Amino acid sequence: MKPRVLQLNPILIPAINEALATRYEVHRYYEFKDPAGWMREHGASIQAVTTGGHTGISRALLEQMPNLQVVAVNGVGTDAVDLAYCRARGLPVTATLGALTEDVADLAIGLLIAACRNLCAGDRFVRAGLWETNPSPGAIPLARRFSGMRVGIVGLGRVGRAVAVRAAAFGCPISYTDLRAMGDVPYDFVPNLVDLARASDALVLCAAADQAEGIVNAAVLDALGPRGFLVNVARGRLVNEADLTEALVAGRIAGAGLDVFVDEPRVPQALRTHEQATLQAHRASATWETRTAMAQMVLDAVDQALAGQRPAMSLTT
Ligand code: 8YV
Repeated sequence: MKPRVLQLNPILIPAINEALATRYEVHRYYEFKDPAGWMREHGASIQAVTTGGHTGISRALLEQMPNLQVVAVNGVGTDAVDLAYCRARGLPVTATLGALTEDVADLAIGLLIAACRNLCAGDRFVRAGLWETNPSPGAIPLARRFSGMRVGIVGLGRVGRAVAVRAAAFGCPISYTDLRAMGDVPYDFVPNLVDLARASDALVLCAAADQAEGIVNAAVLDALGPRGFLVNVARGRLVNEADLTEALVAGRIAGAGLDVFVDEPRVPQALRTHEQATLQAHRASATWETRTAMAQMVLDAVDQALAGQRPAMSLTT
């Protein structure tokens, strides 16, 4: 009998799904009609779980799988997994460390340029045929220059550093905040987030969200100010979304580029309709290249754990 693997989220790479299905009996939780009933009957037979970074797994579900040998997270953020509980249980939780750095940083810069240059508004204008009916150069308001903007990075981990390298290539002075100053970077460390926002034209959120809810609030947004842009490629709940919406609507910040939201896939109506908000559907790592590398790491983690080894990417064991 093949070991049983429970997939909580779809893996989008056919070759990896085929490899999983060849080696294991794969069950797709997201397709179950009666997930609670299925878990009661089969939970104890599951040996490996795969899940997404921001969706993670609840502790209640983990408790229904006493014979679980690995939680393989198809992502780098593990804030939606109770790591302390898994550690206490001796259960490896793996992440796809390093696999998505470049893509997430690329999207952060893409969102920043899109927000500063009103790319999506320009696209909508042309598509709607408005250029033809209103060819005046003033039909679209002038945008803002990205090159040379003062960029403040919140969280100088892998992604934050990759954003810094890219922004520096655009001539942007870089400063950052984190739990501590990093000795190995040439950027200015600003311990306080309000101070960082005040010293920045663009604030880019790259931090882990394990213990940092709502840190970007009205005070931070007001410090960023009416010429400031916010970009979030980390987790929605780093931001107080009501404060952000109010600040945008009132013109207290200039614009936002958001890949992540507090209650995905729900996005507040006021953000969806705001011209100065550039929105994505949590897709910063969603390229063939990165998702293939991530899925391979998930497969490796399952293989290693079910072969009785400690998975190389384990964060808890
Ligand atoms: C993914 C993520 O969208 O890595 C993370 O933590 O949030 C994203 O890369 C997600 O994990 C895909 O499953």
